[in-house]
Amino acid sequence: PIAIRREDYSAPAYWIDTVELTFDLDPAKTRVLNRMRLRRNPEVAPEPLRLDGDELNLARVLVDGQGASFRMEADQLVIDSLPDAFELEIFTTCCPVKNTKLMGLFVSEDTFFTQCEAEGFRRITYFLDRPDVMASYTVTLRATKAAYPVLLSNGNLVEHGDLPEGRHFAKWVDPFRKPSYLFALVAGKLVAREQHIKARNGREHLLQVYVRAGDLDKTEHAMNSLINSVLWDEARFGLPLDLDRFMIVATSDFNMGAMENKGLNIFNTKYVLANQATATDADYSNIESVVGHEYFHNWSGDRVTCRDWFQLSLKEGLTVFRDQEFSQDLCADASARAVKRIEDVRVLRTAQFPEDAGPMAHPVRPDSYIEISNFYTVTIYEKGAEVVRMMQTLVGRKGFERGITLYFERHDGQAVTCDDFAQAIADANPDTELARLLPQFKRWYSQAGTPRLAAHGVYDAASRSYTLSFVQSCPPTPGQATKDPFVIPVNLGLLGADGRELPVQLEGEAEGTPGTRTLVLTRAGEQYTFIGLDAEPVPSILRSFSAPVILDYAYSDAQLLTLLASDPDPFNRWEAGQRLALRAAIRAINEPALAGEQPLDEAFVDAMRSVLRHPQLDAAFKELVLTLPSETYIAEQLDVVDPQRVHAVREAMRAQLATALFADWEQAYEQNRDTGAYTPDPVSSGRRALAGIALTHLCLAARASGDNVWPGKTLQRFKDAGNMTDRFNALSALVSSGHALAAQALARFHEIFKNEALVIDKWFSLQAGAPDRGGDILPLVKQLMKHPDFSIKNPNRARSVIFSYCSANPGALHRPDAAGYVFWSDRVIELDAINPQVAARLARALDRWSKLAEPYRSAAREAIARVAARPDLSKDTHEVVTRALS
Ligand code: B3K
Ligand code: ZN
Repeated sequence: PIAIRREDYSAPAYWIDTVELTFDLDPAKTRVLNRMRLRRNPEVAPEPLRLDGDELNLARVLVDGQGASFRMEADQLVIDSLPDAFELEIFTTCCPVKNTKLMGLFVSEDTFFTQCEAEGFRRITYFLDRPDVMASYTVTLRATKAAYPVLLSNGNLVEHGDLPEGRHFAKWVDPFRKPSYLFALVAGKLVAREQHIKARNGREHLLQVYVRAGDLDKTEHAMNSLINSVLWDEARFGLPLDLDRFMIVATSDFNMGAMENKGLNIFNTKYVLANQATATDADYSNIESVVGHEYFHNWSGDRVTCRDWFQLSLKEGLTVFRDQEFSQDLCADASARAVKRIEDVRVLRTAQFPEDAGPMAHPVRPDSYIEISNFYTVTIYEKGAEVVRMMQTLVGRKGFERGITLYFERHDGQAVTCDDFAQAIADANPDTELARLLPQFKRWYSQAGTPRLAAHGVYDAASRSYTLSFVQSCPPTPGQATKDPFVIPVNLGLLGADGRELPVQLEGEAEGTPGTRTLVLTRAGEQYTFIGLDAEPVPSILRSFSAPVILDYAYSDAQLLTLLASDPDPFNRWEAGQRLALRAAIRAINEPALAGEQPLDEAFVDAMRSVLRHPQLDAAFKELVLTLPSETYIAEQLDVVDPQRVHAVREAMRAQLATALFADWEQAYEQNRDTGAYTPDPVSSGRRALAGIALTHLCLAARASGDNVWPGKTLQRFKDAGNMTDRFNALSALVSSGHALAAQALARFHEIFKNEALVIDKWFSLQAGAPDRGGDILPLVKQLMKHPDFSIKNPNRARSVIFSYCSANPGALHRPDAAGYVFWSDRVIELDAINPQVAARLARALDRWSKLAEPYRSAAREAIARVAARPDLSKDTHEVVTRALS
């Protein structure tokens, strides 16, 4: 496989102006007639026309109605000597029912779906399958009416009717030009929830959510999320819905979360279907984000798209930022907004920071790839969103909105680059740090790796001043040995030892006001002196996580306890607790003598008790503070990782919190157990989350004491629960404490929900992700794979068992006997033959193998080498494992 390089970009030799597609849909043999109008691009030197194709059967090629001579070069159809403008007709067939890759046209539960991003359209017809070729599409779908009563494609339905022999047709015209990756069709037996809405600008729209007949009662939340999305984008950024009809369709066989095809978003059922009996609060909140995300792509992605796939974060980073802002703006108060911010940062730090430190590290705008599907990463998405967020911090919220307006005015209908985006935000804000520092700021796009920011504070009593010094650095990443300094916005506040916020007054300033101010770091080393301070302050650095960096500051325990008790910035208040917990974990991991029962000191336990009993703090915030850093996050702080030890120490910490805070957990549970009639709002879901974590600790404490009272109550709660959140939290408390009652609860859960695929996914995933006790999880996982409900071909099901074990259960995967790695390599190889995208995702589970202690390190390497040695590997998996070994 060859690498594609960003610097090799050149404009296409031809443009495609119009595309007329006619499909005769048949699962075994679908015929596709593709009639296009093309013209030579006068701006590039003449070249043959090279159309991309993949697994197509070619029947006929006509140029201006005449049989044309063409040749095949690898997967490309090449035509020499063409006029400057011409009509090209291509007839092909394909076999959707055998399409297990779920790219291109495939069948899921007797319904046709497509997935074209990034390079799936070439599996439907020969095309210039690149995002800078934008065309107008007219699509005619023909199929048996009884089997495929609903026929959908992008845009507006302009004609439909019956055909002979029980067939019918529908003709769709998309009023907007688009790249091929945004094409979609759906055909099958579906029903829709419909809603007519009037936008703020008075325009009327039809919104539809299509699902299978039995699922209509689970579409209300997705529809409400869609309505909120339409209203929000218009209110916050002045971006209206530009279509008469906007459709969402759900499928249970999907490689990722959802896809933003113009006017016809296709979703994984996981991000559409919800009712209180089957979906948890987390599901409701994910649905809101993903529905928002795909809708917001209608502007950031569809109206303005990417010039080439290296610019992927142009649409993904921006759209994640937009969906994060949307979810925050829907919150009723600042505390709920902060909870959302903490959750987003937790994802960034547990998933993206390791990526940035591992063999797959790449810049937000990568320089090369072998398989673009491998670059739909947390770096492109989540770090990309942080880069956009820093721009907002540097120009202010209003300034950022001006920048967005300019960006869409300038580039509507175009395929552009990350540079174009940053330039528009800067140009709309000429008198800001962003505009002044733009070339340096853009290093966030070009340099990979997570910067480290070391801070050091010195108080001088004589001058009542406090000097904070910062030194930034960034470790080498593949292909980038050295890095230049980044622009780092640092939100800072100062607290007194009593926790009061102090005025922040820089040397040379007449006065200071208490609160947060933003320092903009640009050099490798930098110093700030604050004056008017009667005593040494406690610095609250990087409030709200104002930059995606690792902050090193040698806080004393006392300072962290002050921040945890009083920082008005909820992010740093939470962060102080995480730092204390991390410190205790690392101490226990490094000192064998401490690895035993009680890793936490009394001050930490008391601080957790104060949070748990705090009269003002929200339940959702308490739950975040009381959740210890994950094993993955703890492991990232270590140079050499013994995953068994990390697991043992974290479990010991949980057990200690369970026992030491027993009465406090009881109180928290009793106060929050009843949340009344179910609504998934932040306040009541926060209370359910706190009741859930309380129950888990009460069951863990029971495990230590041998008492059966709380496990019994938990089983009862499991049986009586009025919603899935409470029911699943109770089940999970029994499973994660390893209590004997877990078995009957699991059996009952399966019995109740055996016809609810998404709930059965939870049932599998809970078991495969449970804490390992003496190596019991791997045999269980193998057992689960033999369950009649298991199928490796369904991505959600494969993820619920195989990924829950390999990617989310380090204490169970990393076994001294290497059996976990052998299992992993077998599954990567098995999946690679079915679905390379899913296989390549799984392949990433051992990304961090080189940090492992022996014997894990050698055994993991051997397993990766075993996969890499396979001769018939997909490009996807090949790229991941060879990078892991290099
Ligand atoms: N743009 C799609 C992701 C497509 C992934 C292709 N392998 C979903 C999203 O980010 O909204
Ligand atoms: Zn997206």
